[in-house]
Amino acid sequence: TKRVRGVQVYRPFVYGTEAIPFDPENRPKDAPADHTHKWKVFVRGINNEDISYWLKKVQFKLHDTYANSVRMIESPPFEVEETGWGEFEIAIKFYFVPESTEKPQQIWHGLKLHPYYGDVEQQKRDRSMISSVCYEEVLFNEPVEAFYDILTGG
Ligand code: SLL
Repeated sequence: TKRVRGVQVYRPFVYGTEAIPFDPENRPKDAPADHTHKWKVFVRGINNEDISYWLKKVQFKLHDTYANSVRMIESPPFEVEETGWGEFEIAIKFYFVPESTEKPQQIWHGLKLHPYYGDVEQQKRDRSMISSVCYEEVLFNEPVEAFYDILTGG
């Protein structure tokens, strides 16, 4: 487990949420009566590039109102699809491949269901998708040699 001294490797990714209000004439039959939206939270590579060579699994911690609020996604696509009625902060925990010997890293992301209008009537009429997506880079500082080889295809 020798580290490659003086080297930093960055890997980009995108993460975020997408939500869409139920079509009033066509609610999912299995959705609880108070749910209003279908949504998804995800972590993926830029242009859907495969990131599973460095990212082993992702844990999404949803609001406690959800049954089984801790969702571990062991392989791509790293995402959770749900329905609900309210916005909340999602804890997204990254587990790196074992060769990395890196500790998991956690970030937070707010689930967005509603557009940024002040006008509630306009909001009700607008049934388009709401997305809240961020770009980020993970920094591996002085990676161990085996992981450096994986990262750089060496
Ligand atoms: C709020 N602080 O009060 C937030 C909490 C919780 C959202 C939002 C459904 C969970 C379920 C759900 O949308 N929870 O009953 O399955 O706005």
